[in-house]
Amino acid sequence: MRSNLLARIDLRGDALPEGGALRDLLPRAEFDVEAALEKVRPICEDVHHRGDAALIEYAEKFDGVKLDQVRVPAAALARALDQLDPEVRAALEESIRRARIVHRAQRRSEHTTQVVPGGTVTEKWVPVERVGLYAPGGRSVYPSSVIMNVVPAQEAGVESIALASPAQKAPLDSDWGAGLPHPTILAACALLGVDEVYAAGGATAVAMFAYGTESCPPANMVTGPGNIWVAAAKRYFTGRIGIDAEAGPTEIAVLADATADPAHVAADLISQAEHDPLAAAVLVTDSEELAAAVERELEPQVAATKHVEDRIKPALSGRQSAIVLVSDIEDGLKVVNAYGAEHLEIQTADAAALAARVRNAGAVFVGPWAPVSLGDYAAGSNHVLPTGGCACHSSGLSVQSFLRGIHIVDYTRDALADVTHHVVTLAEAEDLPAHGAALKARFDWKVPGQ
Ligand code: HSO
Ligand code: ZN
Repeated sequence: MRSNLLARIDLRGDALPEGGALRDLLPRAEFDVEAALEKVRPICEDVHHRGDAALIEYAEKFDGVKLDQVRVPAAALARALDQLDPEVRAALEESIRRARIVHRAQRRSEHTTQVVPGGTVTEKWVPVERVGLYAPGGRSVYPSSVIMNVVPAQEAGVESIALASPAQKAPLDSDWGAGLPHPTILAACALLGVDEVYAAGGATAVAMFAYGTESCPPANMVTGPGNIWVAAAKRYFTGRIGIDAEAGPTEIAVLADATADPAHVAADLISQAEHDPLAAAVLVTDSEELAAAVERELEPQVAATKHVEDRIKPALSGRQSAIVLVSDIEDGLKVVNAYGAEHLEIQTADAAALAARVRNAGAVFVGPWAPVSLGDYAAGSNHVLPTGGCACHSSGLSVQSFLRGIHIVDYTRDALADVTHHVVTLAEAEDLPAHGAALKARFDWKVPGQ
């Protein structure tokens, strides 16, 4: 019996279309950031003009919490770490340790290139001075995302790191007062050595970092996942501050052949569907048998898990999810490259060889022992990855995201003299004679032939 969870898209038969035409045949969630932007603009401007008072008012309106202050006191961070379940603490520490190994290796060193004798260009990497990180606090309380944002910023050498997360409404236990972000988020901050934390949510948190308020100095860059309001606020401030990406709903694509284990494929599809009703789960396969076996696996596995009705069923049956049938794995590779998934698993006989040919994906998970959940928590890789097809032009969060490359140009008199005629010629060709004159002024120099 066919599952009614995942629709099928059959691309067998005719030759596959190329590029954009192929992409149009593939499923994708609708995520209209532009519409959200209209609602977010006045909120951001209100935070601009009224600072902390606006943040406190919005916390009451959106999160239902009365805040005494926006900045989280140091004692609350210490208490959150104290109360953290030792098993969760050990798992977070291992996740941090692995992420550090990978991100430390991403550091770049300064490099000087001699262009001509006496002429060098040095590329120097300078960390962004102050970064504001956002950690959601509603449906998605993810201390793992705190790690994935903080570790690359720290390894890049960012000196000032602040984090914002919405205040929680009711006391979560007898000892934890309202008005503070989730204790596990605070504990993760404490483990990472981040002591500047604010209770602010969604677009208001992004505005707080972009403009600064009485209690929070402005930041040069804002990163971190969030809902559509966070994405809209990031778009609003693009150009004024740096952002990582407008994260959309999570996506998993699995490229699998008949050798894949259908129980594992189904489990992995469900794992990302668990995030959000708009999450995308896409299986691309050349095996009708595997497709049918995965469909059979889905029903009981979905029934046995937790967030069935509110997230998993709508995610799997939404227009963004499907089983895509292809004639062979070569076509499957074209499909996944056109799709550009946030996460791509390759579960085929020759997984490593195929993975080497993937051009568009946020991260690639090779073979049966590298499920996406491993990458979400403890592979060492980063889980802040491009969604919505942005993997075709962007990368996930890394040390590089927090660095700026600055060229340092150093030429001697002779090296400059040597190239002056070319500069003057190009300046004349662009009708910018003063550009050429800036060089000529340094020498008793005439344009040859004049
Ligand atoms: N898969 C999510 C990240 C995450 N998973 C956080 C669990 N916690 C987006 O890459
Ligand atoms: Zn996840």
